[in-house]
Amino acid sequence: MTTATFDRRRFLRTTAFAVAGAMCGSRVGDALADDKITLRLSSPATPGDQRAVALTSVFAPAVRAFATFEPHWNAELFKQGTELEAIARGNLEMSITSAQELASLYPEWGIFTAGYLHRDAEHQKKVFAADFMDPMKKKVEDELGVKLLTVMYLGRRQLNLRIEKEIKTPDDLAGVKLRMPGTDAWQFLGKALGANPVPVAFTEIYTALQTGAIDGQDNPLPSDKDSKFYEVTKQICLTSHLVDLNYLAFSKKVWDGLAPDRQAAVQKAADDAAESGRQKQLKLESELEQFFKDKGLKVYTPDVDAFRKHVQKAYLDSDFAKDWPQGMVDKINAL
Ligand code: KDO
Repeated sequence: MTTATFDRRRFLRTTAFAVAGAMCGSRVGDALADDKITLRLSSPATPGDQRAVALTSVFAPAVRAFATFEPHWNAELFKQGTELEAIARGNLEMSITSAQELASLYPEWGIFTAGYLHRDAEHQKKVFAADFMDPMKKKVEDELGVKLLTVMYLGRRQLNLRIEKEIKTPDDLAGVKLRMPGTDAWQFLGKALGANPVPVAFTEIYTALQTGAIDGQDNPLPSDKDSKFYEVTKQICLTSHLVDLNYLAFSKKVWDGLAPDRQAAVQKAADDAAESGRQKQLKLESELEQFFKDKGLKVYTPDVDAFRKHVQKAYLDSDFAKDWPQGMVDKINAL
């Protein structure tokens, strides 16, 4: 089981050189002059995931006049968690990033990784559009060379376990080996839920469940269906502990090389794709409980209040909260 370990200082130091290096010639620079640019995207998402479907069916056609969208799903081009570095070095143009990945570089983004903070898909849009996000987005553009085009709805993360034990409160998760993605922010969420978090890449979850290397994982219902996790698990416990999101990341260098009308076209294509995926994901979420029950899984709601209290206390008592911009939790709750 592999996950990307991270040396933030080494990365930011080498990135500065890489961003500069990318300035003096990439396959994009050469192409700008007289033909289409190529937008390579790498993501661990599967081709059937609603974010992937939206990018291939809405984003790609909308930019086809001047860009070829070249997706690489199932982390086939870059390992989960290494895509931002690849964009900064000029080896990739797009990715589906997360607050957890950004928080590994800029701890202030950790606020968006906290459980039970975002209320729903519309709240995510309001927060992303809020002016208090501007300086955070600008820092990622200036220092990392990554533009965050739009927010994508991934869904309500639920516990999906291969063990039979009923989980009602965080205490019931004590000692449960719960797979979480490999960044510190994700590992902390696993601990805050009461479990024993184990870092495993998304593309390796199925095998880890099958072999018993882990007792469970957390993802939104559409991902559990799409990746067939129901084949190797016995229950879904509806904690809704994180209303999860991603950001569509785009190379700032490529963006700056586009004429204003093409920048506007890319921005609209990204927002339209995000909205299309969001509505489809919400519809799936509302329909899938019965699907899993029909597959023989137990699907039930635990004491969500107990989980919310336990998780929120864990964050507020943690070092993570020290990096959160002053007063931003209140601003987010007020939206
Ligand atoms: C996961 O690894 O569980 C996760 O859901 C984390 C998300 O931030 C995102 O990376 C997602 O995987 C991938 O896009 C695969 O769906």
